[in-house]
Amino acid sequence: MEWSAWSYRNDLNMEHSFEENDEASEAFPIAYQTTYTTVISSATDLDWYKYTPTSSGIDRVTLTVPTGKNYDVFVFDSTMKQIAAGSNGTGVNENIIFEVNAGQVYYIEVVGVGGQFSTLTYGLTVNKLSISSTTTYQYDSNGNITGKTTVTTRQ
Ligand SMILES: [Ca+2]
Ligand SMILES: [Ca+2]
Repeated sequence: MEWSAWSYRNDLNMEHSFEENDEASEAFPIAYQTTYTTVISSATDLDWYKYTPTSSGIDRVTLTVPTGKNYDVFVFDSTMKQIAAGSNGTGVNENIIFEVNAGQVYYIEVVGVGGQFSTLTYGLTVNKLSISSTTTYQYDSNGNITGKTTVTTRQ
């Protein structure tokens, strides 16, 4: 067997990598802290995503929009009730927070306002907006506390 040189493709078309996802029933499953980059490819293209939080709390959805475009983002609970909306104006990224319950499915819809679309990509990210702190105590050889360290983490 011969090894050939590595080759790279520059023409990979990732534009439709999460399609078909034009309806909630076709929503593409996403994970926290991952940016999903794709396009609204036509005036009728809708992009649906879904995820299931493993812990209750406050989540944040960020949508970076193509220059000069107005895309909005909506969040729905498992009963398809809208619980959050990001509807900033043209060229402005969306950034919304909402309360989630563990084990429930949440749906996210990305739309081009008034049928806007672009060959330029948008980026969608979901993060947990939680703050946790851990305090560690230091002891001397007699077991007395000599100090403490508190580390606060915002995810
Ligand atoms: Ca779509
Ligand atoms: Ca918008």
